[in-house]
Amino acid sequence: MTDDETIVAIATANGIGSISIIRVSGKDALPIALKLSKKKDLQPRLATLSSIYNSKNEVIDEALLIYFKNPFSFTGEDIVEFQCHGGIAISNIIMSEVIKYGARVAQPGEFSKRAFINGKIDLTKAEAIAKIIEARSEDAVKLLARQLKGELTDFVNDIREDLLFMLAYTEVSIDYAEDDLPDDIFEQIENKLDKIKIKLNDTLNASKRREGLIEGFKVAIVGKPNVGKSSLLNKLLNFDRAIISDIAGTTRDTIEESVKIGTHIIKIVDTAGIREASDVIEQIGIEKSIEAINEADIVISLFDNSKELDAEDEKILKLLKENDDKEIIKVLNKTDLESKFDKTKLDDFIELSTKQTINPLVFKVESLLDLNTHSDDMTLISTRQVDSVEQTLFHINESSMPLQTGELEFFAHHITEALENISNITRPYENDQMLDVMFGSFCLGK
Ligand SMILES: Nc1nc2c(ncn2[C@@H]2O[C@H](COP(=O)(O)OP(=O)(O)OP(=O)(O)O)[C@@H](O)[C@H]2O)c(=O)[nH]1
Ligand SMILES: [Mg+2]
Repeated sequence: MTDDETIVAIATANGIGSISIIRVSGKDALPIALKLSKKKDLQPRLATLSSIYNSKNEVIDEALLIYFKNPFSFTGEDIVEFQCHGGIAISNIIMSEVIKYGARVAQPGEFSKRAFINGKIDLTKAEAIAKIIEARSEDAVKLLARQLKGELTDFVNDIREDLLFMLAYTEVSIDYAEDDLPDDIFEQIENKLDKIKIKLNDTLNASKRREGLIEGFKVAIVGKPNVGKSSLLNKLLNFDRAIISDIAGTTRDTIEESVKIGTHIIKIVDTAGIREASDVIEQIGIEKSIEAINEADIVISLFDNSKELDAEDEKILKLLKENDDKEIIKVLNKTDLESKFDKTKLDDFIELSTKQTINPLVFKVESLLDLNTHSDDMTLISTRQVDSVEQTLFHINESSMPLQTGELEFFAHHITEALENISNITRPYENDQMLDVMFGSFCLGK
């Protein structure tokens, strides 16, 4: 397969809608469109209404045709878009006619890959496009739109410029007498390096905090049996999803559902009550509860106001201490009943009754999610980007010792590595395989 082949794909979702868009990109896009429409020419960027004919000269639909002349198109090649009547059959017929005239079906992500190869978009933009299509919440869309606008590209370019400056001065001092250089040049370099380190560390931390933003943050509800975990889940969902009963050990398996809190879509997990298991199945359920804590961004830990704090509660508190890297919200439930619980063991907690209102908890969860979401810090959106930033930071850290001891060749080596790694975020050096993997994860027609 060569890149001078003309490709075609249905760009709209596979289903019935008012219109479907079939996109053709490559050098034959215009000749193919002219054959299908029997037009002599198409004016770039002008929507032209035309009958569409198949190769047997039969009219198959009426469609709007838009021609984007290269390089002013998404891929940088000639593109023709057919906006035909929505429907699976008609879009497929037009696509197969396009193929009869010499185009081939595009691979997933191939339009974006061509856009990248032709310099129309960099990798940060390509990744943002792929993710914005799948984004499920307003916050995720906003975050991805920032990357689409080029925020990460600018961030990378600033760091690249600084590193190039250091490299240039280092090469000069290796090759020539130091007399011509400013006296404080190494001080300047150290200052710049310190600033870059802070920027990269802040970015990694912000990205970690917001990891769940695109996929949905995970919130686990845990506690010993019968404290009201499933009652809380049902109340959050506003319908009776889980079975509730006063028999301890009612929930045997984890239950996962999506729910909207404020502007956030979260995955909420109800778990089996944690205690000494009475059978093998319960034991498996409890192990899954502990796994849910490990995977959660926020853990809601429930306690029963109407019972005395016991060894099972103590065990939960110990488990929470072992997971203090997470956001933990302790909730004392059943406040409609007489209190027997020793509240001094909980320090910070929210009191409520799932029989009444859970609003105080909802507000708390929302404010934690807001805190993790609404920030001006640069956020990375893929493990590929995170790996590159970590590698850049590693080499910058490694460069400080040789800079201090005056081993400038070593210093230059690490700065070159850092430069290569940070550049990989937007435009990697030769790495076809990586590109195939990345664009292969796109949806068809993009
Ligand atoms: N009075 C009162 N009862 C409640 C409250 N919340 C839950 N309950 C009751 O407590 C019992 C246990 O509730 P569940 O939601 O099934 O408890 P759970 O934590 O999911 O229990 P397991 O699934 O067994 O681990 C049920 O009888 C609920 O009706 C509350 O705020 N007040
Ligand atoms: Mg339950």
